[in-house]
Amino acid sequence: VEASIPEPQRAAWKKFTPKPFETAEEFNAEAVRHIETTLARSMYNCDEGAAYAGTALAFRDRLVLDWNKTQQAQTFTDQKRVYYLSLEFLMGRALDNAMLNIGKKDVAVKGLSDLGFRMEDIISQEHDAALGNGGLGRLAACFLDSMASLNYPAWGYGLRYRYGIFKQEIIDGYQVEVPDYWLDFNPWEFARHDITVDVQFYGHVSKYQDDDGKNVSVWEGGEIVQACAYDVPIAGYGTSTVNNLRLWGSKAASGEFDFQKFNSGEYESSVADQQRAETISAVLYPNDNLERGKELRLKQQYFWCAASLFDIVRRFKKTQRPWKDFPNQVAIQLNDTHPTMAIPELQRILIDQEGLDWDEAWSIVSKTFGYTNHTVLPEALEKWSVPLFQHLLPRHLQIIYDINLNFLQFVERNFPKERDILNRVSIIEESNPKMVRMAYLAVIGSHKVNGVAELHSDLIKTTIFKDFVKIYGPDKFTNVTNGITPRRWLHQANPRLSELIASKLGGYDFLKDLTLLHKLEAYVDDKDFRKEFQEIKYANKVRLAKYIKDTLGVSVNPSALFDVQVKRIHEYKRQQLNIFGVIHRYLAIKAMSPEEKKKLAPRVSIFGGKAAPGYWMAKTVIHLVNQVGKVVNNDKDVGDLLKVIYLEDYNVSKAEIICPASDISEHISTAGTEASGTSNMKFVINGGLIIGTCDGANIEITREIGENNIFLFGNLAEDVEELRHSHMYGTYTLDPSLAAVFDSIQSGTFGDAGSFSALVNGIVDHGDYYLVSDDFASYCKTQELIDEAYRNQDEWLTKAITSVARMGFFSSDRCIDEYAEMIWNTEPLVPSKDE
Ligand code: GFP
Ligand code: GFP
Repeated sequence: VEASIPEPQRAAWKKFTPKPFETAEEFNAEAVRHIETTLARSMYNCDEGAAYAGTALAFRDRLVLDWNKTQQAQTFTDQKRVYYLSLEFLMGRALDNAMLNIGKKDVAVKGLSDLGFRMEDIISQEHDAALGNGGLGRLAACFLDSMASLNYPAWGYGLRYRYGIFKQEIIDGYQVEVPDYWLDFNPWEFARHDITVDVQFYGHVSKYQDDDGKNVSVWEGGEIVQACAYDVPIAGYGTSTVNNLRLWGSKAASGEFDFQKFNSGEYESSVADQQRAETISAVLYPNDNLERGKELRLKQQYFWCAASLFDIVRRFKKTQRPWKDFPNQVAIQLNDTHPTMAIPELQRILIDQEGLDWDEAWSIVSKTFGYTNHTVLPEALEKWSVPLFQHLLPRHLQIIYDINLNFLQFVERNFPKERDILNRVSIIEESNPKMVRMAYLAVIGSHKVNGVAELHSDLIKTTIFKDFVKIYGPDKFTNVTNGITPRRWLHQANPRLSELIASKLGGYDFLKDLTLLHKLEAYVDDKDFRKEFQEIKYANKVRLAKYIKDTLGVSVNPSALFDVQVKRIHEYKRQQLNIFGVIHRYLAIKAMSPEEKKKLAPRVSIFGGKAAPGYWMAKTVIHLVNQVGKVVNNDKDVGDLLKVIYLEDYNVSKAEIICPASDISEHISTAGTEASGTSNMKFVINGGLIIGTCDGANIEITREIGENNIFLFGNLAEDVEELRHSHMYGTYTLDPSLAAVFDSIQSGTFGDAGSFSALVNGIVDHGDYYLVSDDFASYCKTQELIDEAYRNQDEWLTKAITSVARMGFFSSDRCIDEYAEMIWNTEPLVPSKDE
């Protein structure tokens, strides 16, 4: 390959290849050059924002050099690549991560201090890249980190939402959504104006005969929107591999501006096409696990799948390999059903554009995709109406019908006596209007389907995909328990703890092999280690207390028990159970004698998370938490014993402050509803204990850390159906302490009772679908056990340290190796030293 460039040019090029900075001085030379020339600022107007920009650009330059080398190596070796398609990538901030992975943070700290800046202040200037809702999006970000760190040739593909999801403001106790202008300054992306894809919508399908007399379908007419690539380099830790995250932005294919219209006085409509096209990548639909049939969302999904598939196919075609090699060269992972359109799209490309016959094409398609399911909530499984499909993507609808026909014929051959099964497994739901069941299409078009924790992977096989297990056999279904990247969630979030661990384990190898943490068990009884571990927790609580004071003006006692629940607000995650528990505690405190009060450990209940804008019940929960906070935090009888905090606009960078500061975190979903949960892992690895139900990854966490080190409560998944039944048929009585909580709400203790009546009635009169009442007594009892356990600080500490030592399993590196082996069949490409 090198030979393609003549010698003198090669020599010139090599001579001028930029040299990455090594020392503090060289770093400063780069940073100052960027501040002065790229930003056009000077010493006299360089604020922290500009210093951040200079630092980020200096690190970006380093990243890009490795990014180029990695991409070239991946192209030249031409081994199998993984493409991770996700509508969400919740990346958070990039600078600290880049510094860690490149390994030059110390140099930059020194350099910045010479220029008069503190690293913490510089890091906090960065705007979070919040292209996601919650766990699913953050999982995708952890996976990118692991894939790069393990040297897998892997790309992410997503959408570049101009306004992110939304920024949450709490005004008078209510959530208010405002746009998130995260792109105001973003040094971490490269606009690839040369990489664009035309994506078609609407139109109609015509049939023709080609020269060989073969019938061909041609999708004609409609409208074209252009996808433009924006590349985000993803550096691995402890390696020079830098992978790529390609995000698509939308633009009008006709150009930005219609001069003819402008000249004839139609000023506004001259930019209308552009605005309409740009809407496609304007915002991420907040997920409330309720699929609303929004045309724009289907448009987004297809736009992103079509652009990504075009790019992947183009890259494959450059190798000039035969089509049958495609699945050996390309693995595409579907992160939930959102990218399912990629399946009919690849089939369409192969048959309509590349001229393969149906079976040959389908054999390629169905070997290429893997599908990860993240929820069993039936209302969350995506469906799109057939008429909408017909209108927006007429050719794809035909293809889906053909996929379905072939599939149903196959089922019929294998299960000739079972007529019902055809109806049940059909991709098309015979409703009015008919619906396309995306999850079924994803199962049928993929060679592996995985759940994200053991219980969840079992549940998908016995509930939503039961028939498919019968049809395909159990081997098509597998489990990969979620994980988190220890680089961000231990080292970056909790540098002192990471340092303490490194001092005992002889270095930072555990950040690459988290199972090494088990060696910490040897220090469980080590006095000095314990002392330091405890001091670190305290310091992290002081840091959070300061943040609370600065943002909300509320003083909290850092010695109090910090009880945290931060995640999307959803009824199944049961923040309502938590706040009802808080009210129960408040009522109990009000009734306590001074002696009793002395015995109680002070508590700070901390909530955070966004509610989908249209999810009224979730918003009511936010409002209730804030109202309770207002009353409790100002009640002199209560003082320090209880504080209730709602942290506004929860995101990744806030999670990095919150996770290390918790004593207890809450993972209290109705059993069987939380597929995995990943913040449970983040809290435990930072030395916090958890209160949780037997759900998702809580079960495997318990298995790893031991049941003495976790506070489990509540009904089991297997009991849920019967309990729900008992609510419906009135054979059930409301828990009395919950009734007391409701009385206090209804008597107006926390403001206008009417605002909370739907929340209360949902439990009292409307079946209590999430079984709050059934678990309430057990929840409160367990909270008392926690109070008691916290009084014995020594034992608490033993539990916390033991748990950290046993969390080695939950690294996303372990997940990625499992995906690579069981699903993708890919090997790492380790960068050669001399490069
Ligand atoms: C091309 C080149 C690579 C180069 C990348 C960067 O790859 O050497 O690093 O572009 O965009 F071949 P494809 O995107 O065409 O695979
Ligand atoms: C979803 C599921 C979680 C799971 C993540 C990642 O996340 O149980 O841990 O995906 O697999 F619900 P949320 O968007 O609900 O946080």
